[in-house]
Amino acid sequence: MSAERTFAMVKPDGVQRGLVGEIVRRYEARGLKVVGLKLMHVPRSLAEAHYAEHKGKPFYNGLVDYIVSGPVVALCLEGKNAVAVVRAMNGATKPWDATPGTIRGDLALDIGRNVVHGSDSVESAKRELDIYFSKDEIVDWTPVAHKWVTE
Ligand code: D4T
Repeated sequence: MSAERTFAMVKPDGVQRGLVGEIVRRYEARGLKVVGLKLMHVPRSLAEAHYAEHKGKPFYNGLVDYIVSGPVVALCLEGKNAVAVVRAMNGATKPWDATPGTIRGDLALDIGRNVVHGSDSVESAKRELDIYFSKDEIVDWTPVAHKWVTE
């Protein structure tokens, strides 16, 4: 399979807790290539677009309030099976179900403070990357170690 791109986010609690470096370090160490990265306040309209599928659910308002509550770090990560790899690294949505060794399993306790987001499919990744990044914010480059990560 060729390289895939996914959207990941260090949510406001991750930024406030000083976990940006720890989380980005894990993605990089796995071999994922950072091709987009920015610190930003998510406008409410963007948060609503991101979580449109959850509109009407009991947790929707709290979820949107949480995402706009402070700066986040938006990431575009590239690599073989990037969508599935990032989901697995993030761990279960409910941190109490997350396996130790995953980001949530090591760094989170509560569902409304689950530290990270990762797209759940290639289609969602495309949609989310389109709403969070403009074309000129995505950088094509080849790490010198590329051939030592991907055969
Ligand atoms: P995100 O999108 O934050 O990476 O979460 P997931 O992809 O792992 O999970 P999701 O789309 O099912 O949920 C989105 C977001 O909603 C919050 N949530 C979810 C919540 O507060 N209560 C709930 O019961 C559910 C299902 C947490 C993540």
